[in-house]
Amino acid sequence: MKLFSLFEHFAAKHAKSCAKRFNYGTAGFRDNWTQLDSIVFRMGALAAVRSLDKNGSAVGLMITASHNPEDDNGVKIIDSCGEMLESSWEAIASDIANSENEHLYAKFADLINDKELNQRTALVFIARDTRKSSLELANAAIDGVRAIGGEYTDFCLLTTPQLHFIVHCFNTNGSYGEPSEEGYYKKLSQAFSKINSIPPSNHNLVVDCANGVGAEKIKKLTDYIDKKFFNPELCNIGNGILNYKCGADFVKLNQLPPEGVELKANTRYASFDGDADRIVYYFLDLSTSKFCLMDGDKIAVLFMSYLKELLDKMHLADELDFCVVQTAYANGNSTDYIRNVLKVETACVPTGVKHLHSRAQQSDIAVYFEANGHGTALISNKAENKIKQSMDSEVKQHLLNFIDLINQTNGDAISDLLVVETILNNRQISINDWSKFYNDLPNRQLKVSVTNKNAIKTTFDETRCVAPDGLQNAINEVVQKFGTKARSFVRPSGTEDIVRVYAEAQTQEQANLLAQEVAAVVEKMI
Ligand code: G16
Repeated sequence: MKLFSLFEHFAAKHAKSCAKRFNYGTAGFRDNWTQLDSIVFRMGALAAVRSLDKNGSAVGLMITASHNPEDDNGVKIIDSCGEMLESSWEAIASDIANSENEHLYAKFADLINDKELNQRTALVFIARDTRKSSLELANAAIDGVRAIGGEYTDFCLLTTPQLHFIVHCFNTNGSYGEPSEEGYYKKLSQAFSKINSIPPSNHNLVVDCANGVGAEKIKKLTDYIDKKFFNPELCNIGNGILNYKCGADFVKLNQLPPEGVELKANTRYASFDGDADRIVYYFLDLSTSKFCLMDGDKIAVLFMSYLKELLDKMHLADELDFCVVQTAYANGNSTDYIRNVLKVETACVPTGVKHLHSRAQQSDIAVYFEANGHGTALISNKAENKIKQSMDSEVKQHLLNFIDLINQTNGDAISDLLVVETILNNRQISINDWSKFYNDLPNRQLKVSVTNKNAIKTTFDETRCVAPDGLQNAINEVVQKFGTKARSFVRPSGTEDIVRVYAEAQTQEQANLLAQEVAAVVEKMI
């Protein structure tokens, strides 16, 4: 029986032409954009099937390669709850992506028959970033949805977190916000305006938009907020190459400002990545005349310290459990500060925001951030109900507005920016004061190109290698030369064709040297 009359037509238009194997990785599929037409078509069809599996709820499909270079692109599916695709469907996605053309129809027919799904209509929300290749790939995704007989809404240009937000709002009948781009601006701007009753004493905020989609979106947001309260100067708004010598990944990895940005005194700087789901801050430290980075770990500490302070004031802190979720990339001193000063539990999970998000859901109040600036806070229903039932009306209202400022569906550079600005303003502290919460242990990250990055297998928390034989011992031998505070680990990237090396040590020179020596071990053994 023919399930979808147009399937074969669209499948032939987007037939697979390369033998390369693809894996649904840390953030979906990513590669050079020329490799992706058939993958994106297939993911459009799979997103439609996932929607059927969710009784016709909307499922999102985002075309982006986020922090990767302009010539790369990617696709990721946003599940009906607005979060990352459920892990059991990642294996299905990889299987579909790698199927031979002649088996594709049968694969989809089996999927639909097995799950008895052919009774309803699928709905897919599609959006894309500003890469040159994104429009063509979005059209391939639309063909995929049509091949299954599904319906779609094309939201055109959005940040990745905006699409997460819209999917969540739509499937919760608007209780979280209006399911539209405008609904996103309204929710964030109203919360920001309510919570910031006095204009900031220091207006000087510069936002590097990585030449990505965040530029247009933050400009739109500023139209909703009184300029006395929020009026950032924007740079890298599309006049240069996406993520090239600018953006959150460049700033974090190189520990430098974006090219062409001359740091000035008394100014806060923030960098987004290409699809505005990551943010890092930085400034010129006048005491050392040096660039000072406020990465995801510092942002997590700021978020958690503020949430804990407000809940303490409401006498609710003892009734709730708190957690900061990190990865192996978290600076050792941030973990010590969270445990010993904030007195909050920490958890370490594998790289990939989906792992952090799902661990965060197990706590009443959780903040999760990757050191690269990808993160947010989650407030459980239990915690929110306790806050709503509490008597303290002033702090209570402040906290409820604060919660509305957080995009709880995914890490979101725009929402995170508003949260950081709000905390600094409400506490009347400068970025310099914030930087003194703790000092980072000097660290260095390197990328190593190898022929087969997947030869490296790690433990769950990614701090040790279990394959190939001998690699971990060789790394241990290098690390032990650099003293007790030193550590280093390596793992294959899920988004780029490289191995990542991380090193931390007592001084910057030692961290640099340790990273180089471990990179040399990887080059030799892989
Ligand atoms: C993506 C993921 C992040 C992850 C990053 C790097 O970020 O969403 O969770 O940290 O890739 O992953 P890897 O080290 O495996 O390459 P983005 O901003 O590119 O979507």
